[in-house]
Amino acid sequence: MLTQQDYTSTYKPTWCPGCGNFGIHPATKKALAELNLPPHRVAMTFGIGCSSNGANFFKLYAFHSIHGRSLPVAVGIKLSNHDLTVIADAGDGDAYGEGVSHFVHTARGNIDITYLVHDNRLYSLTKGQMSPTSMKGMKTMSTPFGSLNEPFNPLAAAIINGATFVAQGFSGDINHLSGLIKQAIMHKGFALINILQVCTTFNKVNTFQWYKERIYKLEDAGHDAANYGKALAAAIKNHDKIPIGVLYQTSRPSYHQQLDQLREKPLVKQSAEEIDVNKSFDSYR
Ligand SMILES: Cc1ncc(C[n+]2csc(CCOP(=O)(O)OP(=O)(O)O)c2C)c(N)n1
Repeated sequence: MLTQQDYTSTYKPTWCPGCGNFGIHPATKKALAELNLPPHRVAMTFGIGCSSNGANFFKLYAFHSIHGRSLPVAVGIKLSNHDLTVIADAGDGDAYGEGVSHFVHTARGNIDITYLVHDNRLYSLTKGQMSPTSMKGMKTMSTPFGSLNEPFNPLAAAIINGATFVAQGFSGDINHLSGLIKQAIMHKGFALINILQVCTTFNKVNTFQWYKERIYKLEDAGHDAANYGKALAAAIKNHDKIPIGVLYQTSRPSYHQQLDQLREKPLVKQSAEEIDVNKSFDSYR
């Protein structure tokens, strides 16, 4: 029986007291343990940010990449060894700002990765600037008179760009979030979980209480996650009442399943002699 401790490194987290990451990490480890996935069968990639410092606090294959690049590293790992469970982890600035093009194109490819986005609606490591998900009018370190931008809608963007599993979780509900992470890992294809996360130091608007007053569970509302139109409608109505749970799930072959070269075994298990490069060269002759 695996426990959360089996995925925990000896480094102590440096986050502020009350940080939502203290909910997201146990939820992730609980999901991995309940799925009985040994640490050496799991690879996690991270960008740069408070959340991405998580690379140090997990005991499994962890890659601390650069800002906005958690996903491309995860894609490389998945296509090299698709037998591994691959989880990309990023902050909202990382995922929807610097890394937004990777987000869209990985969803289109339906690459079999779970994407955990810690959405605290700010760039927190750099001390609280506006991020793509900051609400319009939000006063931040970089917008002292209020943000003029409409917030980015990650749930709708994922659905319309081809993600096959789209969910939203809350850092303050570890059991519910852990259940979503389990479903996302088991799903064969690109799975986004946008995780609403409190930032006790810089975000004094979207607090635990603020979320508690607005959040409702889609499963309690009889939501049909197989219905594209209803999923999109739930994703768009993400303001006064905020849904958590699975918004959308569908089935479509993942990227590596469509590649002839990877049909029999992962790339990492193929020897150079087995790969007939002459075949490809012939097509240029
Ligand atoms: C290309 C690039 N731009 C900007 C930075 C500076 N930077 C480092 S962390 C960070 C904010 C991270 O915010 P987010 O991804 O939301 O994660 P959080 O810290 O909120 O968990 C920024 C802007 C950087 N390292 N690289």
